[in-house]
Amino acid sequence: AHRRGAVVFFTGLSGSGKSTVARALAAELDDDGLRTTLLDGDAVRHHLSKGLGFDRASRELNVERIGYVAALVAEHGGIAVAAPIAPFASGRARVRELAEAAGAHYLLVHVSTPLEVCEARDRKGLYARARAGEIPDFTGISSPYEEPADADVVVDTSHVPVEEAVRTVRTALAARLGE
Ligand code: GGZ
Repeated sequence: AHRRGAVVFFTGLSGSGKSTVARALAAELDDDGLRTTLLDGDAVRHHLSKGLGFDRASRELNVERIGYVAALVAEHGGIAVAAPIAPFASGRARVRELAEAAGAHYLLVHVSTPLEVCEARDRKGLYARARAGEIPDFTGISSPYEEPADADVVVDTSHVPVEEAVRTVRTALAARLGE
């Protein structure tokens, strides 16, 4: 049997830094010679989930699709790294199931940067627009974010630099892969 693959699944608010950490992690794993697939949030919404909105059902569908593809990657020994908001515990549980059914390791990484910090950063101006009522169902403002109770790793980018967050996740993943 070949080496077990892994699904490294990030969850967190818009602007929490999850994409930045996920991207840096994927690049480092790739440099280490691990077969790594980054399911980039923008690319997923552009291809796999083109046309989907942000109501609850659409988000659940988006997250399930990501989980399905990530599990396929991991089933063949690869490491899938994904970083959607994934605000609902039910959707995240589904991803865990898909990963485990594929015989893969699963690591849930909660990027727990507080809403206040994400909103103060407001890199894309989305929080201001959401507060103004211009974006319906905006996570943290007009749509819920269910804090995970089952995270394997928690990193807060308002307290640690990106490189340190990446190192924390890598260490946890290495421990998991060594099991
Ligand atoms: C949350 C939204 C919304 C709403 C557009 N709520 O910071 P970003 O811009 O680049 O990342 C956010 C991204 C979230 O998409 P996901 O596929 O990760 O969400 S989910 O897992 O819930 O399906 C944000 C942008 O899309 N965006 N409208 N209403 N984020």
